[in-house]
Amino acid sequence: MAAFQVTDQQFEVRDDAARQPKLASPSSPGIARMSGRIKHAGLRAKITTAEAAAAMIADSSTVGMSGFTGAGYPKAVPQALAARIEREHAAGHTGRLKVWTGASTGPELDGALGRANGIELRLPYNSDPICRDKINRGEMEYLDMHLSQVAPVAWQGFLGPLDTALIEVSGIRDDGTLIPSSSVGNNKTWLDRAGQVILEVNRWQSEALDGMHDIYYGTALPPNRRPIPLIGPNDRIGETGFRCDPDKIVAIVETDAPDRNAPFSPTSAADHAIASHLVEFFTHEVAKGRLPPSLLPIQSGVGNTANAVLEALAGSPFRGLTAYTEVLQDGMVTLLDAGVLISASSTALSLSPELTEAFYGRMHYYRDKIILRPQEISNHPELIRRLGCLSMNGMIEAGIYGAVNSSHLMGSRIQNGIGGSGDFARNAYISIFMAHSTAKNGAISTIVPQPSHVDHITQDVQVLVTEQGLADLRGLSPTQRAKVIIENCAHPTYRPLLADYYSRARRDSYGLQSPMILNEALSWHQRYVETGSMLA
Ligand code: 0RQ
Repeated sequence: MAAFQVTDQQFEVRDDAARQPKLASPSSPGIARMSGRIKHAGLRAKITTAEAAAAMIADSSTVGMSGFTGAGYPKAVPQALAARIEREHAAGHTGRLKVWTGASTGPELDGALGRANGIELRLPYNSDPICRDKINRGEMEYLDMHLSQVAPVAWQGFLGPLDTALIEVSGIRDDGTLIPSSSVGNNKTWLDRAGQVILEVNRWQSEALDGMHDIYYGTALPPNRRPIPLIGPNDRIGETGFRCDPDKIVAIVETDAPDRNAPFSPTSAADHAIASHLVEFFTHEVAKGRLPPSLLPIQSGVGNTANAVLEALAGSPFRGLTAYTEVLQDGMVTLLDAGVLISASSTALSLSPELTEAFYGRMHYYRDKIILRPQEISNHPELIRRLGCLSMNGMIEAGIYGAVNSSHLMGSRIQNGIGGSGDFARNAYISIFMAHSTAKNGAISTIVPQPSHVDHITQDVQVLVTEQGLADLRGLSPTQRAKVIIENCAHPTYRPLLADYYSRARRDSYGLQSPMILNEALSWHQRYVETGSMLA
């Protein structure tokens, strides 16, 4: 039995020592010598090359990797693994890995393994274009999951054993605890569950990250679940590092490689319009006494529009804001710098390349304002409900009654995945979805008779916003919703078409609760697939 006992679950760690391949010699050529980030003497002896570490990952096994929205993912071993798989496939082998992560990673992980055709199954969220293409071609299985549910599901065990945890950290303390890097994601669970552990110690990550994390070791499966003692969004309830049995660590690779987040494209007039509708909405809610002047903890998704909304809040009268979110992107940093936001709880730093250097240079300033937590805590439904988050997420499209599609194009093609949007939308104090009213230069309306895929049912969507305006759907029946969504959110080109569909649906429908013309509801999507435009 492995010496280390998992303290927060009722399971014991499997003893897989016998299955572990022998370590390559630490004096192998190519080993980058010593950043001083590894303080534990026993673990220093396990430093090896990415190639040697990759060789320890069994063929066709399951690997839990770090990484959340382009932050904190391993960068060297996945590339060495991809090269190994390519060689093996050329020699006639067919083995592919099951890859579990926190959320999206980067080109060195999903890109490299995807290109090598090295992934059989991927979960829970992906934005890599190569993997997306493989999934949409039917060449990769994809389990698109609520991000809060991944760790509990891994513990339940029906996904099978986790053979290897491959985790980027920013350092190892002399007591063997691991200092997380720029994301936490599911790392605690992967480290606890995996038979063996491979670490990448990335000296590019700021040493000042030490102390920013809050790793809670109190979760369990039913019937042993207890309330999570987090009362305010900036409470600390855990430890600053990961526990990990040093005996399970079979290899450590030193790296010096940046997180590769995409730069933001310039904010458009439509993004600014959406942001100003939202600031006006919040101002109105405060005036009505339905929100406190410092609002409630904000959650914001990824992308340009979400970022523009955050930047607009910087110019708003609101002060003393907090964030309880999963991704901390540039706009949040702007809010912290402006003193508008006093604290931000997240599971990942997901900063643009332009901001990263300045941010890392000022890490000591941010350290007591930012808390990075495991995603089962950052996205925990009970905490989101209790804190009363204001959730703001992007969408692909919404139907006229308010159901939202966050994940699929034309019903069947995955874009990224549901990510954390479901965790937040169902449990938020106010659940907001936003998009430009058209996509593909006007060929697509994002307000449609019926969404081609539903991630968020009408009951989970309280506010819709496009650059055209905002629809406050709270307290409205489906038919009342249709009126405000069409009038306030649809693009003028599509508004009369939607109004026409809706009035004919009221005339011809089988029932009048949510009128629908069955054989026409998805005809706009069909027309786009056939002609390249939803317009007749
Ligand atoms: O395609 O790249 O080929 O031009 O979809 O659209 O406008 O760039 O949107 O970057 O804001 O992302 C919902 C995907 C929006 C995102 C989604 C096409 C469009 C473009 C992307 P091109 P944009 P954004 C926290 C919360 C789910 C997870 C989530 C997302 C591409 O917000 O992944 O919320 N959300 N997580 O042209 C066909 C339509 C379209 C369309 C846009 N109606 N039909 N194509 N596009 N609308 C983060 C995490 O959970 C990790």
